[in-house]
Amino acid sequence: MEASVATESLSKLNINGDFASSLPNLHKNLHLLSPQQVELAKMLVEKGQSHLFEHWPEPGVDDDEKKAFFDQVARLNSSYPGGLASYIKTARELLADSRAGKNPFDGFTPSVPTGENLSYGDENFIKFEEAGVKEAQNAAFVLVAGGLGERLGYNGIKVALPFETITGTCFLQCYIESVLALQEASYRMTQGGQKKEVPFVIMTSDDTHARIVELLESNSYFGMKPTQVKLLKQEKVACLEDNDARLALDPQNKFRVQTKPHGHGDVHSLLYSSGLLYEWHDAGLRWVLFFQDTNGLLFKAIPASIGVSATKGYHVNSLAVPRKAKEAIGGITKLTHIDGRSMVINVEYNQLDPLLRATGFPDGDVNCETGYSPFPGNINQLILELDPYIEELKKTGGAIKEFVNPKYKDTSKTSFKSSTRLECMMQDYPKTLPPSARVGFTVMDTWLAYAPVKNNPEDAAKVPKGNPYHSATSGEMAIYRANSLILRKVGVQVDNPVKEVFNGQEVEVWPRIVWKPTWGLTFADIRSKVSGSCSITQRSTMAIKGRNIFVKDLSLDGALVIDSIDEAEVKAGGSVQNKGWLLEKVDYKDTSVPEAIRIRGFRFRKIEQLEKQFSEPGKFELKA
Ligand code: UGB
Repeated sequence: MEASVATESLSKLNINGDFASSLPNLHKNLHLLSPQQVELAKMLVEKGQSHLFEHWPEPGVDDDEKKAFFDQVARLNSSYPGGLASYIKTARELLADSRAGKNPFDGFTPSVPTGENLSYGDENFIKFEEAGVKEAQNAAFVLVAGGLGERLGYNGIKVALPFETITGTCFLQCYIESVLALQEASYRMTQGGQKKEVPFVIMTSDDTHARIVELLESNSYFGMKPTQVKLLKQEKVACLEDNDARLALDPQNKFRVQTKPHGHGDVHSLLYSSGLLYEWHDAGLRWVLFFQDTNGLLFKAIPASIGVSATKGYHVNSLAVPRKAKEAIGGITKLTHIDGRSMVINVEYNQLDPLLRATGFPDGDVNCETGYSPFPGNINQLILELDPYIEELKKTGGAIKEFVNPKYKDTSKTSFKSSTRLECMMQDYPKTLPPSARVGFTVMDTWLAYAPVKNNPEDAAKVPKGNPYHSATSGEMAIYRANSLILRKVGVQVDNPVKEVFNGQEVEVWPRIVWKPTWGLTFADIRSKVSGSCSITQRSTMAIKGRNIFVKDLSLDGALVIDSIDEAEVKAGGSVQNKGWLLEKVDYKDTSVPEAIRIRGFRFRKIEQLEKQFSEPGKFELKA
């Protein structure tokens, strides 16, 4: 570094008049730094972060580490709107509020909002599904998959987990195939129009990025064009070690700031800064759909919910399900301020109970006479109308109101058990919207719309009776229940489930039925594929892997797998009876079984099945 720049830097840093004595370790090393790094050092010192340099050794020792420290600081600074100075300022304010026990909802009274309640398969539902499929080609899909899934404790990435183990299809494949099926169905419905490729964005993080890229590349993007998929990586944010928002050093490396995830709220600023929103606007898109990483039922609810957005003109539409009190999903709540303002917003599960208790509901978060919380449960699937979304982000840059959740050592609230950080949630987007914004929500049956895989077997087994497990066991069983119930709705006689315990969780075991999204995306699709008198026994397994498979007068007692190309039209019927596939229990502690299997507590033992493949175009009959 040139001497004059170093001298200038020194004088800039000499903010207390006695810099050399107050920050001797930084002072001695300044000549190692570039002018930009010196600016960052100055900012850190001004913002009360001198402790970061206290341990710095003499020049010549760990110089590369010192430079790398500033490379990291530069990244933290540029990836946060307003830079680190703004992060530290907000952190101080939020930490002071938290210490003072300030209620984030001060002045607001909660009440139960009204939204659209849908019932699967009725006239209204069919109408919304039709409208939704039509609109789907004007949508972009955004999967937030930057989370580590600490509650699940799975060693791989969550989107690589099979959402069902009959075919072993993973969540990411399920999502991509569903988007492609929706794109195709939308195009068919509005024939004559231009065939559009629906954009698919995945928000990743350092914890998931490389493994998501590998999963996509080693599976040829599950049939999607690679150019249709965009990955946006969120950066972590600096950890805070005390109420003064002093940045925490990484316990593993004292030349790094410790960092942690900032939360799924980052998706808005990333979308905005990527320029994608404008690209989509120019391409005539109208909707942006956000969804989470492990809900295998999701796409059964998507067509109808897009239909609700389009029909009702919602700028924001949150998908919701009936919520059990204290269930770990946020509650959709109407908040009315004493000054008259009101908003419909998610109140996170850890905040709902204290908010209710503080506002005249002494029992807090409890079920009402229906057996459910009166507040619909947020499943964090949001549909935003693109143009109003862009208008809002022009003002905010996509910054979402943050919160801090320090775990204090004691009631004096002067020190933390471990470092904390600012976080933000994507569903807090409506918090900054003007009162004129049309914010609504759509409630669907849980069995149809929501079966996340979030809890490890041990924690799931401890969930209070009657509350959902949200585990790999319940997630997979929910797919079979939903498919069984859907087939019942179109007239198939499906046997009742039996109850069984896997990994300490009692679940309903329905016939194990799966199909590809191209076979049955909507109620109307499925109704058109099934006819006559069909029945399926409880011990049965069925996989339908082909668009044009028509099930007529089928009686299934065993296992049936049909696989066909789009150009093959297959009529499947008759009586299929064989020894089938047995569900065999496995213990999650049995490490001889792959982790992705043992966390569900069961696996299939394939004894006997009827398996048919149709790989040539034409009309075929499968008559057992
Ligand atoms: N995620 C990211 O992409 N980046 C991050 O930094 C963090 C997460 P969790 P949780 O539907 O059941 C949410 O951790 O705590 C992704 C809602 O806030 O599973 O269960 C991550 O990969 C809550 O209101 O969230 O809570 C995953 O895809 C309720 O709706 C997603 O964000 C609840 O989910 C969610 O991360 C629910």
